[in-house]
Amino acid sequence: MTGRGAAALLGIAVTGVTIALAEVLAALAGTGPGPVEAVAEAFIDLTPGWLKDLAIAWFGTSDKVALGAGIAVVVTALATVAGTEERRRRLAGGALVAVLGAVAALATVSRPDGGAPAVWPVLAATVVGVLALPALTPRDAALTPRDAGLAQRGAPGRDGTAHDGSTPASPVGPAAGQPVTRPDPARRTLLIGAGLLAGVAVAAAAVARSTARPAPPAVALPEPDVPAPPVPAGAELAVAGLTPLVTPNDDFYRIDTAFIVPRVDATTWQLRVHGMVEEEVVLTYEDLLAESLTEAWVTLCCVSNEVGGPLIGNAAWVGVPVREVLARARPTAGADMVLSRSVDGFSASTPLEVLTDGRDALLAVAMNGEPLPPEHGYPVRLVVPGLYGYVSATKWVSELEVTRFADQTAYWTDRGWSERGPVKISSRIDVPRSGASLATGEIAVAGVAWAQHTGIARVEVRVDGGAWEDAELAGELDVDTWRQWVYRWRAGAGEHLLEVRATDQDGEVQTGQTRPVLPDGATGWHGVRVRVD
Ligand SMILES: Nc1nc2c(c(=O)[nH]1)N[C@H]1C(S)=C(S)[C@@H](COP(=O)(O)O)O[C@H]1N2
Ligand SMILES: [Mo]
Repeated sequence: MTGRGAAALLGIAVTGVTIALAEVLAALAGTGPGPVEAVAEAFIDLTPGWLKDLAIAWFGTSDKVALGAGIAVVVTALATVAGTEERRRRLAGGALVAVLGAVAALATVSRPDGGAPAVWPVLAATVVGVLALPALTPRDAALTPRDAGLAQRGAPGRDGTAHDGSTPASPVGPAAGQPVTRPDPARRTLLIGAGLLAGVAVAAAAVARSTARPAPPAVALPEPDVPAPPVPAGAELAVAGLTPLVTPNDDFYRIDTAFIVPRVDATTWQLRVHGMVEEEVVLTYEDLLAESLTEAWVTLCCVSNEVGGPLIGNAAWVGVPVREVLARARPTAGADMVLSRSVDGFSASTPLEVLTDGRDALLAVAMNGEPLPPEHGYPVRLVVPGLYGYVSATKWVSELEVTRFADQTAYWTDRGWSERGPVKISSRIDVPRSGASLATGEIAVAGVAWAQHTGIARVEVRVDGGAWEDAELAGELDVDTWRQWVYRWRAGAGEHLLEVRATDQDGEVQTGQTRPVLPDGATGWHGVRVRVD
């Protein structure tokens, strides 16, 4: 291996060990997030809306894996530079490691679950890394007795000038053939190997932790006092490839800013209801479970869902109606918004009106008969029919502040998204898939349509821009959920474009005008192109 390659590897190794050490110290201390999580989440918070959209468009719900890989690539590149620079100039690489440590420290301090007490593991590990890199980098200054003779015969000094006045070394290191000091090669190889392993382990652990689907916690939940009505016969159509009416928890889309799923201890969890209220209310998980529990079918949808996109799912949620908790706190005159906050610093601004108008806005504890899965907000989350998740569906919720839109803003509204986020009427073709090759004859074109809290009244399909024709609607599960539909199409040979549009129970027809997801949800008709032979 060339001296430069070894220096690069040493940089990666020392950086890897430093990060691993910080992660281990943070895990042992339990004072907050590890540096990788803190940097990832700070990055997510600083990401502008358009980039978040791009990330979701490119990577879908694997955006966290992509971010982890991105961080690994950037850190590895910087570590390489640190190693090679240290070889050129004493402490240059160490300084770069210090900068990396400072960035991680800043990110840690800025995290809602971090702060000053969480920063010392990063600082301690950074000190080790900053000292280790120069110490392990071979140079004339650190001559072993065996090498001393060579150095005296004209190796470059650490400032690049030879002691005997001969040609200085190239700025990228001693030229080939020039004598270089080498600490015990075996020991160095061992160190580099160990460091690389540590780096790989850290990267693997970070990716595993960010993508793991932890098992739902084993808590026994009481039966809901008001169970959701059973799925009516006819609400679910038997068409192959059609999205199931109820989305299994494991298949439910996940969107949040958490790089690592927050682990919340239900036994110490509290919900604080405060702000413009007559009486502050604090509820524990036990308090909540002792309340009258309602179960409701609600289809949750992300504002970042593109026309025809997958960021939507339907579940039966069990929880305490938010209006009951608010009634106890008694909002004062002038309040028009509830700012919900989560343990991980996310927030959502929901109109007070929507939370108190009688709809099934829930402080949910269960999803499809199971305690909330950790990635969907365990122990408690908000679910509000009719609003996009970013203004309503706070997971790992810990606080409801009654306030005014004029006084406060929320996580995504601070990043250019609309203050209000009612779900837009929409529809999607699930089968046939775009690009499918089909045989002539009758083809079932089927999908889902939604207009949460208003309900779907009609779905129409058109072929090749022709007249709109009524699709057959499945039975309605609830006005708060999506509705399946099917159109039996007698297909002729050729290339065809199938499009769908829905009409809600107020008579509003889904617009064909194409709009992007920013700032308040995409519009336009979903179309698929197929070939029939
Ligand atoms: N704590 C927290 N809650 C959150 C978010 C978040 O980033 N953090 N994202 C919201 C958004 S944008 C959506 S669409 C829904 C998604 O909920 P799900 O992941 O259970 O599908 O959660 C909402 N609740
Ligand atoms: Mo969302």
